[in-house]
Amino acid sequence: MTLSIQRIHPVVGTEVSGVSVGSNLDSGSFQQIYQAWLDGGGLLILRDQELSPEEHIAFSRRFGELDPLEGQTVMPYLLPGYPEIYRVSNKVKDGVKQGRQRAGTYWHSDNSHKEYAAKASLLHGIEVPPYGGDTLFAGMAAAYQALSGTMQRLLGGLRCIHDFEKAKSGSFKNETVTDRHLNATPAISHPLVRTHPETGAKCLYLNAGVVTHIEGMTAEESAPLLDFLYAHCTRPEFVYRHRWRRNDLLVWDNRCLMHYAVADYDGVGDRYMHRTTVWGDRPV
Ligand SMILES: O=C(O)CCC(=O)C(=O)O
Repeated sequence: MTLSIQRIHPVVGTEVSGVSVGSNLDSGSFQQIYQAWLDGGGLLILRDQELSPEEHIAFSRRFGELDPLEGQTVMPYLLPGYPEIYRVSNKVKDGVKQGRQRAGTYWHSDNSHKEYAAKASLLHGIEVPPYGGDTLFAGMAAAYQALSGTMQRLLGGLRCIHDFEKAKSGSFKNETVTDRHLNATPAISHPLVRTHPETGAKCLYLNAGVVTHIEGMTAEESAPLLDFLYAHCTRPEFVYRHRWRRNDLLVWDNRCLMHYAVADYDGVGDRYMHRTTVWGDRPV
């Protein structure tokens, strides 16, 4: 097999084939893949990855320490025996959900409600429907670059409040949001424009699921600016839409991307995925 690395989109996305990340990937190949991840806008699409949970976890650890998601609202969906793996699925077996249904159907960056928000997420498509169930990725560095200098300067001084409490009545309204989760992750302020710690790129940092307002403003005052920014970031020219194939492994960089899972496959087919989450730095 020959390692092949190809950009597939002007803003977000690099496809990698000819490599099995579950076997002993040598450090030279990993470095090439990692650099392509940073250079290619923060999304790797690794094709044909037949991975056991152990292999998925081991490969994920090459990106950094994992956040086991213990104690969080998604706890019922962790893979039994593997607290590092969160299952996303529409499957129900003997009345038991095999993963979180309709996860991530809004623009977000994983775990932005935490002080040390997620660096990367690695999602393995073990079963995918014949069509539908795509995942969209928005490039937040390109979106920032496209703003006027005046707007960039204005945003550079602002911070947003990320509060998981908001998810209770929104993105997590069908789940039991535990006090344990809320107490462990009180509302946190993060810069609206963050600097990517590895590429140095300035990126807008938003999450429609948990951002309640801009610090120092009321929710009403914040809304017009936030609405503008969500619409701006998700313009088609900044967005890559991934159509899944079985055994795709996607690695996305939460520091420079938002993503959105399209829940349009009810009755079309089974979708079953395993996700790991890599801890990140405190956004600055
Ligand atoms: O199911 C997907 O495509 C992505 C789900 C999601 O948003 C997430 O895991 O953060």
